[in-house]
Amino acid sequence: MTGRLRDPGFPEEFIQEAALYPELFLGRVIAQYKGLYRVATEKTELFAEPSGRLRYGADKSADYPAVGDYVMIDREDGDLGSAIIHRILGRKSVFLRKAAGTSHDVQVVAANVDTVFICMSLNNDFNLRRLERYLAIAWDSGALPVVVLTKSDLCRDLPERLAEVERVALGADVLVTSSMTEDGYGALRKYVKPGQTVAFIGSSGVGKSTLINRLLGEDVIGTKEVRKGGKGKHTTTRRELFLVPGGGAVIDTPGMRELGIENANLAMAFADIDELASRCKFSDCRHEHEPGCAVREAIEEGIIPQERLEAYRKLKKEAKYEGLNAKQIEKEKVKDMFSAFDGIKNARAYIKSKSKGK
Ligand SMILES: Nc1nc2c(ncn2[C@@H]2O[C@H](COP(=O)(O)OP(=O)(O)O)[C@@H](O)[C@H]2O)c(=O)[nH]1
Ligand SMILES: [Mg+2]
Ligand SMILES: [Zn+2]
Repeated sequence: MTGRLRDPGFPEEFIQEAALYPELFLGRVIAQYKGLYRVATEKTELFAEPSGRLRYGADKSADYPAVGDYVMIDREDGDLGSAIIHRILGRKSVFLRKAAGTSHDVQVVAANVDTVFICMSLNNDFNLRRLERYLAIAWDSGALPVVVLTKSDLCRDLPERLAEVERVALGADVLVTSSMTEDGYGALRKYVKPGQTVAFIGSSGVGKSTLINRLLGEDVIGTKEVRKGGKGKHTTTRRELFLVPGGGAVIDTPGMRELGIENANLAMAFADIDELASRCKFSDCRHEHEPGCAVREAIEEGIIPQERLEAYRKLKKEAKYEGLNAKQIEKEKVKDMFSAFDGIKNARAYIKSKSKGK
């Protein structure tokens, strides 16, 4: 590897799609500024802007290039002015968020992510409810979520913490890391390999940038000293993609608050509750006081913690209301109230039919 010339390791499927445009060059968006993009090509990195045609054809934010996008540009090196981005190749996965101000427009936060590392520290930041939220968003993106527990050097009850996480992180791998030692982050390497892109998400201060610096083998990204009490400071200010020596790409994000829950896969993140719900007596069971409720039964038996059901409800509600205006929210609430009445009616009818049968 010499200087900036890093092998971008474009995946085969994108190379094939790029072959449809022989007059253009394949690149990957690695950073985004106002109206301007940083693009990595086979040869170098350059600034690029969308062509007029791409801009005029774009009727929503998601039609613009985003970090992680594979794009076709008019040159692969040279520094005379910006290159022109003519097209965005088909996205394999997307992380979305609501665009600021408008209610329906969504922006692409990152594209073509294979694996998403949901980072949570084993000290102050440890919060199972937040993890559930991240998992729901990650499952919806098309990328494979992996839970990365950081700062294991600061944790005294690792086995208990791990057991708690494993009960929440259904279907996702769980890795334990520490940036303090060489073998503390080795587990990440399995996912960071040629042709693969990993996005790091999680609260600010949990050690995302530190882990990325370790993977890159140099301190490319700024990290801040921990303040008293173990809380880290926010340092990453924009999403950025880095090419890892030896292959693979990683995306650093400045925290996850920006990711909206409206694009979440709750059925996947709460597969346990979903499965139980399918066995409830009533298809519209609210798992409150209805008879024949498999979810309540599981809670009473201690199989599922009550807090998990509550978290599920809260996220579901949030997902439904997000993006709606005040009037629409009122309408939804009234609808909910009526379906609650239906639930009571169902329960009464059931009790009646039971008592009649006796
Ligand atoms: N004790 C300990 N501190 C860590 C570890 N990883 C990161 N830190 C510290 O946590 C702070 C925040 O790290 P940073 O990588 O900037 O977090 P980010 O906001 O998630 O990118 C920095 O002071 C790091 O030195 C770790 O494994 N153990
Ligand atoms: Mg950071
Ligand atoms: Zn139920």
